[in-house]
Amino acid sequence: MFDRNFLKLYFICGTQDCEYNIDKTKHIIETALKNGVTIFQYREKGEYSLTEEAKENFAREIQILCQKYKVPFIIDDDIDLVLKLNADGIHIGQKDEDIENIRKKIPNKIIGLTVSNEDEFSNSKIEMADYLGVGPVYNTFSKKNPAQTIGVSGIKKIRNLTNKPIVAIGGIKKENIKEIIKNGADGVAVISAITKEKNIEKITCDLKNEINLSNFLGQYTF
Ligand code: TZP
Ligand code: MG
Repeated sequence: MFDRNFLKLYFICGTQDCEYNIDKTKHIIETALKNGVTIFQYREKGEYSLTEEAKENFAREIQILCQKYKVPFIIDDDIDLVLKLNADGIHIGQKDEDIENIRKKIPNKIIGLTVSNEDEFSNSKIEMADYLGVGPVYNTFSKKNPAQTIGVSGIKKIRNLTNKPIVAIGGIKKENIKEIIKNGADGVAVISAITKEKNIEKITCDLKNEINLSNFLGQYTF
């Protein structure tokens, strides 16, 4: 069962976020999992990223780590891989396969949907999603052609429309977390806030402390 607490500290990563170095990527992901991220999304995206068998093999390795640390394993926009690996869920954007089709394929898994603004919210089948990814809140360098930034007021606007679990995304750093949560997000999704730090253990613990989630660790049961 999906629990909104999973969204508290949502880590997204693929090899493109770690200089295309597979060992480095795996090490960063394992360190973050060990130190308290609450959900993980494998997002392998871009020109030089892994594809096909290499992507599948690496995804399996990361899935095993997620199981070891009892953290839900989500895959970005690849329903075939979700089905093949029996992953815990998928995250899709506005331009990906229709959420209704996805829901038919994975009735009992987690589905996250990106919603960048009120228009996208009203044009989406929100009821089909378990949670919404809302952003980019701030400027991001981890995504090509990001939508317009929405600031914390953008989070508040979506929160005023729905009680759905919301994870804020886009350029989020430790210093922004309190304000984002105050404006209605259940948690924060980050890439570079973790991957660009030298000390992954310390930054993960620092982020966790900002969200007060020491009482929510490793509660996912498979
Ligand atoms: N979707 C909206 S912003 C973003 C994605 C995948 C990238 C977030 O990365 P960062 O480094 O936390 O800004
Ligand atoms: Mg997508």
